[in-house]
Amino acid sequence: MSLIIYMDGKFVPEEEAKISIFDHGFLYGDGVFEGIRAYNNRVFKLKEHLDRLYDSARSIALEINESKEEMLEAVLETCRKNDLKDAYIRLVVSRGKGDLGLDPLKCSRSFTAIIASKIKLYPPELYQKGLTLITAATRRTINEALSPRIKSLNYLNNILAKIEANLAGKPEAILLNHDGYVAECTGDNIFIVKNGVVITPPPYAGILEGITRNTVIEVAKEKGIPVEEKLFNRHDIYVADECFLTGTAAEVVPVSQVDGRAMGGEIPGPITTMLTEEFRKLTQVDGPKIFA
Ligand code: PXG
Repeated sequence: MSLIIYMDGKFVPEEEAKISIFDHGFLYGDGVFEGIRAYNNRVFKLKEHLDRLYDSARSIALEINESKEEMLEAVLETCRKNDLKDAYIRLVVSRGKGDLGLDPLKCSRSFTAIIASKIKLYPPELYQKGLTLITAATRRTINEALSPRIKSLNYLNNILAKIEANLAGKPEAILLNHDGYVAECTGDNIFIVKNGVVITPPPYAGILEGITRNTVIEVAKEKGIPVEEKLFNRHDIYVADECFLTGTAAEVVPVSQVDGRAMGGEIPGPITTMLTEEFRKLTQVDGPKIFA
């Protein structure tokens, strides 16, 4: 069945959801986006996703036409138009139509699109067996070149690391930052657990500050588990008790092996299991309702 897409203020069938060949999102990856999920008639952490979207846009001097309130309503309405109570939502704002040159001054108006579709769930075995990872040779983009805190349409850095994972026959890759510290995976944040402490790289390590990451940190703290946002390297992962990834699509997913070294203990480990369960409980009750 054809989806109904939000395109610059209008709802159109997916066959008519077309953008200009001169759109700078297409020509240069010049834009920002969000990947959001709806669970049980509510859009999970929608406010946090919109805050991050507008922050990303400000950082690249991109003006979004919709106000945050209008955008929130547009996201909910896109779900309603597609009769979705559980969904994967992609919100994209590009610099808009310009000319073939890269000058953003030629783009007079940005362009917003919202896609809401059924979510393709990961196989349940993944949450039992865990992921096997490699460390990519590709380093995460340095802050001073393009901040990884901007969720921009330029994902080549992440895609190059994903290609390395594919070539190695692994589902995911860890990117180190320019200084050799662990940053994140291609589309997920990374955590380790050592001696009962949950540890994840700080935003200045060169990561996207994931909404799932921040939620998991809050949940762990509420449960009385100490959380440290600090730099660590590959050795710390190899000797960790548990390792897991977080992201909107994957939620909380255990890691079983990194660079051929097996994680110690059971997969998933006890803290990973607890955080997964608590996170899933929150997804059922957080966020604005789609249908009244
Ligand atoms: N790091 C990066 C680089 C990301 O792109 C996350 C962490 C996790 O953030 P959230 O807010 O989702 O907890 C992301 C977001 C995909 C896909 O299809 C994943 C993301 C973006 C686009 C596509 O796997 N992840």
